[in-house]
Amino acid sequence: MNKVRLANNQVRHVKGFSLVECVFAIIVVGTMFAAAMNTLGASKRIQFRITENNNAAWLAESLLSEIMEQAYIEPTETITTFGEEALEVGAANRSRYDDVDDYHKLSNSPPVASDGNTLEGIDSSWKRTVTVTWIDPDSVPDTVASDKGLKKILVQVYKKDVLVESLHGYRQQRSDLGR
Ligand SMILES: [Ca+2]
Ligand SMILES: [Ca+2]
Repeated sequence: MNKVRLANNQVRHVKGFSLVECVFAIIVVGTMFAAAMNTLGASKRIQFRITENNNAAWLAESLLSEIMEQAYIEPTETITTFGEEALEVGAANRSRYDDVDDYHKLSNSPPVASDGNTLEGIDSSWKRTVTVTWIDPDSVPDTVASDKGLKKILVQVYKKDVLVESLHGYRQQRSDLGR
């Protein structure tokens, strides 16, 4: 309630906001606005983290699935190698890869599709690597120095050089029978 002095020197109380009330209202509104902005910021950070986690999982799962589809050992070339065979060395992309150990030591930043095309939403802050090792089928997951019919494929995904996803699978030689 504010006071107004009239021409006849009478004082009348009129409805309205005093300066103190206005300042108080501004403080209240400002505090509420800041709280709302903080909530919005936290929500966006959570959403961003969920998207990043989904991207990491998808990058790992899609490549492991691609590798598990390949033959256990080189199916066509007569000289086989633990790694890329002659026709695959220096290839611009993974389209010639035909056995699981062709992927050994693969490291892509940004990760790309098997034909070399870029992946939507995946930039150079991402990196995807593969390690293939021989495993002792009688003592999984112990590694061995020579092939005993079991390989472990490890796919790791990094975001800004920090490991964010690690996924592995085992490929047996006998599952190639008939292929
Ligand atoms: Ca090959
Ligand atoms: Ca090979």
